[in-house]
Amino acid sequence: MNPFSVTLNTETGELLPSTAKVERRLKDMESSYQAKEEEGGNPLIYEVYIRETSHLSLATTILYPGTIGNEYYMTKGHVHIKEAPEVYIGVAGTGLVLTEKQSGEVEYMELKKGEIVYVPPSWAHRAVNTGEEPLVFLNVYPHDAGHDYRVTFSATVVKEHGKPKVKGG
Ligand code: S6P
Ligand code: ZN
Repeated sequence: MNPFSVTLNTETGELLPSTAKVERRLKDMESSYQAKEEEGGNPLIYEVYIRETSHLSLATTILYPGTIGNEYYMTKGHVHIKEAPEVYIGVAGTGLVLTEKQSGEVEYMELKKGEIVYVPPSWAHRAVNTGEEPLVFLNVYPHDAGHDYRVTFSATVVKEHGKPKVKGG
């Protein structure tokens, strides 16, 4: 393939031109939250713009602000099927990257503009928006990493007295 460039809109998180776009609403990830579905609501939790290549994939996620019960909006989260690492580059908003090994080890790191988080292979990862604005970040990962969504996270991020608190793990 030839070199190319894409444009990241640092305000909206759009990555164009992209090769795929994913939208996840509450009903696509109800089991991720402890609280049951809110009555009549199926809010948009996040959108992902993906630029696939045959080597590295580039993807931006726009994770909206909000809570389900007392848990902040978060991505579904997964572990890569292959021994593939991943980089998170914070673009806008504030939040956390929660990482967890299936042996139960938990680490979490702040994510905001200018923060870069490195996730080694075998660590499950998810992002959590603890702010009032959309959390926008760019991920770079091997195109054939594969995504296993059957992971369970023992740590959760809740809003307590108006502030984020990581529980469990
Ligand atoms: C892909 C990378 C991200 C996520 C995105 C949505 O390896 O980790 O681009 O796909 O943040 O999260 P999820 O857990 O729904 O794929
Ligand atoms: Zn990943």
